[in-house]
Amino acid sequence: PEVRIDVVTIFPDYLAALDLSLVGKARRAGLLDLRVHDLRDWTTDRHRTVDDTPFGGGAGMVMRPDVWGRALDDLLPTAPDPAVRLVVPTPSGRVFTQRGAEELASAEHLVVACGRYEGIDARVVERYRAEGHPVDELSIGDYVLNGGEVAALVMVEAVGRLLPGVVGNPQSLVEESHGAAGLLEYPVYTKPPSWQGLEVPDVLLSGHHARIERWRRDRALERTARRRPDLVDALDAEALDARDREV
Ligand code: 6GU
Repeated sequence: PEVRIDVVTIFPDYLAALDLSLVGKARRAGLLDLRVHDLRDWTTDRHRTVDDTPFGGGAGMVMRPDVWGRALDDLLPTAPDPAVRLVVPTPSGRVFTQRGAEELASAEHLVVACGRYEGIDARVVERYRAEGHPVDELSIGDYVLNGGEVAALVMVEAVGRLLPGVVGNPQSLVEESHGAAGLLEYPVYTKPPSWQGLEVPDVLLSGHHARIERWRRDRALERTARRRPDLVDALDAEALDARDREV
């Protein structure tokens, strides 16, 4: 079941990176139908205008609802479909998380509307929501970017790697950071065992599977408690065993 993602932007070249790596591979494998569109294709004036000054005054420019309306009317189904979601990257959105990526990966079709300037006229989201289309206004974190393009790259990569058949080893999906355990990843090492006087922890060379698992769990807990106490607070009561509580 191929997933379709349409990205609409005034900077289509920004999305060129999606030809590369894992997402590019998913596209070539026919698992992901990714199409990048230039918003200016839906303008009607000679200057291909997409923005105008904000009502009420203030700095910057706002993207026009009429141009976005024509674009989204072309890309979204006429009748709302719960499997087709409008995604609007914005620093004013809910924070995009691994759970959010999983949610988007379960859709059949995403239309990602990248705003620039001070944002898109608020009536655009209002209208598609009122019509019953699922709309997600999502931020990738608490900092400000110039537009939604980099956030769209982040979202497409986070979603793309979850599509069935994209990651070679399914274990690598369940074991990683922000996976089922809700913890950060433990530190990893490879050859050589000694490098510039720094040694790989002995336990990892021991071949003792149970001890290795316990060591990794302890390091993941320790790291999460130090770096992301908010993640420890959010763990389910059953997520920690008696041995975990000693760390
Ligand atoms: Cl989704 N857009 C912009 N412009 N800035 C952001 C963001 C999105 N997420 C964090 N900062």
